Amino acid sequence: MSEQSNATASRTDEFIAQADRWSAHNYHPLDVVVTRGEGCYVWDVDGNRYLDCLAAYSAVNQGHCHPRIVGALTDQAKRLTLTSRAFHNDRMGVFLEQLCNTLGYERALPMNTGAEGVETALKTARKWGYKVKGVAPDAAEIIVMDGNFHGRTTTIVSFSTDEQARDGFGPFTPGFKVVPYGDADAVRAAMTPNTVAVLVEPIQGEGGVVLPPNGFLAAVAEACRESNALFIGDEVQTGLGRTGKLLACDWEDVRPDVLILGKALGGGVYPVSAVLADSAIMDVFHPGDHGSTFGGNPLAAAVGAEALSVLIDEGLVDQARELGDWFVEQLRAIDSPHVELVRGRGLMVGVVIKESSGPARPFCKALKRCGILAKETHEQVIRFAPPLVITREILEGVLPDIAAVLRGEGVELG
Ligand code: IF1
Repeated sequence: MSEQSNATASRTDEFIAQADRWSAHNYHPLDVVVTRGEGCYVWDVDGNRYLDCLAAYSAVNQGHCHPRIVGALTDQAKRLTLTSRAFHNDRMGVFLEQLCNTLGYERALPMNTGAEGVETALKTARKWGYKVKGVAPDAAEIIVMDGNFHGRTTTIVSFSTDEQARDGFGPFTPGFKVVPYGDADAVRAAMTPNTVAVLVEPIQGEGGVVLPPNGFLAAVAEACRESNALFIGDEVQTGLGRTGKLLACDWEDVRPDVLILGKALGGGVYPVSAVLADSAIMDVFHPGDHGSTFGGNPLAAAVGAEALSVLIDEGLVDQARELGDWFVEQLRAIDSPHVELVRGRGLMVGVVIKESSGPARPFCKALKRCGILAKETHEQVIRFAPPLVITREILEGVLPDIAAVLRGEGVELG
């Protein structure tokens, strides 16, 4: 099993100490200091190369520093970067037409981060509820899932079921009902005349790469149709090829009424998010209702357009499906006393470590020593979500190390 040289300690330690001194302690990163990225690899400050199996939580689907996307960024950065929406620019309309035609929607509202996209979708649903469905003022209800992760704003954590995400951030925004993820009957039972939407991740990423039962998404979509409520699909992490389809909802032929995209829409170089819907919904917005200083800026639009083009031109969606199927099969074939199960779709894969073997983090630390960066989620799950540009040869090359680690080699079991 290959080991990273321990000569990395000094410079790595220096950078970590500096970050520790000056940054708020709102993260607990692995002890690696990345200084360069290319394709599915990153290098640390001492020249050690790592296979990136996190891809910035699916924001780097097209690979690190993709030349076409960096080119679009730098070319546009030399022309025009930001105008605010007080004026038009010559990039936003071009990007939104491409985005809407690629995803099959009539309109899009451009924002920046995923959380802003989620907040925009919530406001869209509430506004539609009042102005179109006829729900009484301030009575709108939105159904969300247990184990959800939709971002970190106060309203979003208002409906989080993760205590740490909520601790110390109240009072919370009302109007949300939590039901068990995967339980379409519970969704139906939670519907009232005031329900304006159901917000769902097609696969729960942070929840531990949790797939719902087959048919759940279609059943929720049907319940929404029956109750005249909007299906909001949060595809910030699962969208844009990650699960082997353009959208994870495509696996059940479900078309969200309101679609949220982010992360990889920015091609790993710039924050780009958007909410997509048809005019009957999106036209609830009138000038001055909602916006953002950076939303739809020409730099974001140029990057977003190229990020989408690369995804399609390089066939990354089909590649994620084919490679993901093979990768999951290989992981399931590993004989390990520590692995509970392997689950996932496309290149969104979770390896669940048995409680008796302790948390997943020591396995991630051992993987790092082998030159593989993977992140644990929810204590017991190792998430493998490399850039979609990864190849079967690269995965074949690291499988022996992954197998050795999953068998416990070099792992300080917790
Ligand atoms: C962190 C988690 C993943 C998301 C979905 C909206 C957002 C996210 C389905 C908000 C963002 C990020 C946030 C980032 C780590 C990462 C994450 F671990 F936090 F939960 F991916 F699973 N919807 N997820 O996954 O998008 O505002 O961040 O652009 O907060 O550390 P954002």
